Amino acid sequence: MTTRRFPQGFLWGSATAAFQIEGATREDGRGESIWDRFCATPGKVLNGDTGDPACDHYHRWRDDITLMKSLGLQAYRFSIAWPRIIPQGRGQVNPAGLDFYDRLVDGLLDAGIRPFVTLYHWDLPQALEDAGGWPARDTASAFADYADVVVRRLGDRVKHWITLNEPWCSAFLGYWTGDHAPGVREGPVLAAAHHLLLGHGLALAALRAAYPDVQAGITLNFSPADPASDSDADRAAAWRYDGFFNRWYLDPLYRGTYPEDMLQLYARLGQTPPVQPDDMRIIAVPMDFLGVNYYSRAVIRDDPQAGGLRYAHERPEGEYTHMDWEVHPDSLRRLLERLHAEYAPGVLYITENGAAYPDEIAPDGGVHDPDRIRYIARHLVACHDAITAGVPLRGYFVWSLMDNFEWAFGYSRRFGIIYVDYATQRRILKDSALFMRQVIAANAVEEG
Ligand code: IFM
Repeated sequence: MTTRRFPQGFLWGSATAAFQIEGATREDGRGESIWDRFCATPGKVLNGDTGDPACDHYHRWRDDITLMKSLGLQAYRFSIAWPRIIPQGRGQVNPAGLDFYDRLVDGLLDAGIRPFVTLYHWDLPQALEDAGGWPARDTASAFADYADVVVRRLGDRVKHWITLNEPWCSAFLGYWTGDHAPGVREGPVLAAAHHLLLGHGLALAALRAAYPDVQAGITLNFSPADPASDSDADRAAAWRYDGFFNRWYLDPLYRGTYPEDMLQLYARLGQTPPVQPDDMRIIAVPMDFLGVNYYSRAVIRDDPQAGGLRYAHERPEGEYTHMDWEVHPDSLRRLLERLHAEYAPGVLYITENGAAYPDEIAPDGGVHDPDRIRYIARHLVACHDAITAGVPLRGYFVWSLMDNFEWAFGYSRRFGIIYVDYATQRRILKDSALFMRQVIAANAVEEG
């Protein structure tokens, strides 16, 4: 056993998102979001699950803060539901929505827990989707207006802001595969992706205009790509996949340009991002930190039959989670080192990392989840390795604080370190929660 001690001040947190935990989708003036509509569309979400009651966090937030405090968690990353604040997406502000997050922030601060606020975790107001959604340029300015309203209310107390969560998912799953809301297949995906990035840049400016002392960044999900073999064709396919998944966001944010190889490739497929003068400057304004969401890697081979970007996924032998995602902690280390070396984002946080397993309540009343403990421990060792190699990683947020609505999988996938019995809303600390408590108290993880 080796003890891996983290630097003093390393921040330990947990993460959630509004639609996944809050419930109360029709209360206190909240408007409809694209996920409400998607859930109500037959066949879109497993078992017809919806955002109600989720974890009923809208009513149980005080108890949830108490649980966080009992685990020693020092930070909490949550998202704000845009349709609670501005039910139609633009215009009229709903004071009850702001009041809810105001109370939540005060509750967190009273408990000594630092709030990290995500402004957009996928729940676009349906009215904005009806007006064109993210493929419409106006959605970016609506997002900045919403950011302005929220920061003016919370910015005196919230100092860490994340504009977007995983814009790759919002664009590609929302407007290309249709697996996520709004469920559009083969739509104007590059327009959606571009306006998300533009919205990020505009929102960042709004945050700083209101409170110049805020720390603001974005959270991207990464899928490091390994070629299935050493062949030139597989290497090129993995590089294309990297362009599609990782560089398409990193390059504009940190270099002010879309990757040239991908622009050419997409142009051959008839797609071009609708860039207007000044957009790239707005998008590339320096941030205070980069949020990294990491779950797994991709192993990619060339597949000329596949159409589009002509790649296919391999499924190597190994350990897999309930999402059928390979457990591959060393890819996290390599990812962090690459981000630091190639994009130099300065401060990094792991804003999500964790795993779904089919947890059950044991006869002794506990929830024993050794696989999740092992998953988290191994990824923490990877983080530690990266820090040792010089990466300025400043914190780790486990996904998720509690089991919740896992999008198209409904409630069938449990990511929490706290078990939620949805029928009774009882919370049970899983063994992984107790493990996290130890890690936080020691500021260290045992390897081996
Ligand atoms: O549950 C999601 C979260 O909303 C965004 N990142 C990935 C998680 C697991 O799929």
